[in-house]
Amino acid sequence: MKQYLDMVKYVLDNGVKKENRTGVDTISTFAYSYKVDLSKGYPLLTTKKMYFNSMLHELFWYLSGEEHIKNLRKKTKIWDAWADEEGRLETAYGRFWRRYPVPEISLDGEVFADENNPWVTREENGQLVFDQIQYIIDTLKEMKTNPNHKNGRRMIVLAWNPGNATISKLPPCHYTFAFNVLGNKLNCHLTQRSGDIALGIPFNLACYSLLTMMIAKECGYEVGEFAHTIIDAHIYENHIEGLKEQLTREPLKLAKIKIADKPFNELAFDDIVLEDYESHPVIKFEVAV
Ligand code: THF
Repeated sequence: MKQYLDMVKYVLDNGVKKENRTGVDTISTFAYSYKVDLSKGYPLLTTKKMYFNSMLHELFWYLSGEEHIKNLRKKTKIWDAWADEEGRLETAYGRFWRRYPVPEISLDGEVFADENNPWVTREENGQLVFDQIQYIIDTLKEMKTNPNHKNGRRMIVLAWNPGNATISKLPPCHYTFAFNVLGNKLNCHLTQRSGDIALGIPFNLACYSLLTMMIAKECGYEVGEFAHTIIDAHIYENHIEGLKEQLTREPLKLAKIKIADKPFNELAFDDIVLEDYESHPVIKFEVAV
């Protein structure tokens, strides 16, 4: 994928050296953006072998709403470093995607949780939570019959929570995304506060592109574009050599994704099939914790 290689080259050429909490320095740039047309194929990088299965487990973990990695860590180790021994992880994205804590009453003093709000439920501990993914799906379906629907430009999912961010070991990196409809095409824009270009970004790109494809299918849209803005877009110094090697490689034809004919909320790991994926060999990058 040319867009990814362009970003790597840009950060290698323009990155400013910066120290950070992990102890491995980065070269960083500010607010890098790119977009890809999902109708041209599934943007899983071909210039190195991608661990698609790890990414797919990660996506279904997000969608599960779990605030721990007890199940995820049996499938992939990619989140182990940030969880405690019991598997608790304050950063659990899905907890916010599907169970975002909301107040009892709105800022205007109206009761928030009532029968008119199907996305709010009360958890065992009394906390009210909001299912942001279901809200997006329901809104997108409603927009099919009413394109002027008032929520047409309000399809936002937020993983950032100030009450969590100050105490979490690792507050969400990709902390908000928005959907947008043009014609019959579904677009998605992801905003990321911090992006590890060698390791995380290829996963995030693959993950949100797939999520967009799944939601488009569920709601009857064609796939449009995936756009990504990375506020601190950086390369760890020990990744520079591997990325330079990657830049010498010619991108191959993009893979395809097959999604089983099932309702979105019933989709599971085996329902997503990666087809025609060919890649250059693995490049090993060490993850900074
Ligand atoms: N911290 C840092 N420094 N970089 C990140 O990319 C990152 N994440 C998540 C949280 N903190 C981060 C964790 N996501 C891999 C991939 C994604 C991760 C963490 C690690 C990884 O090691 N990938 C390897 C091997 C994958 C495998 O063995 O399955 C790879 O080659 O892709 C970004 O959200």
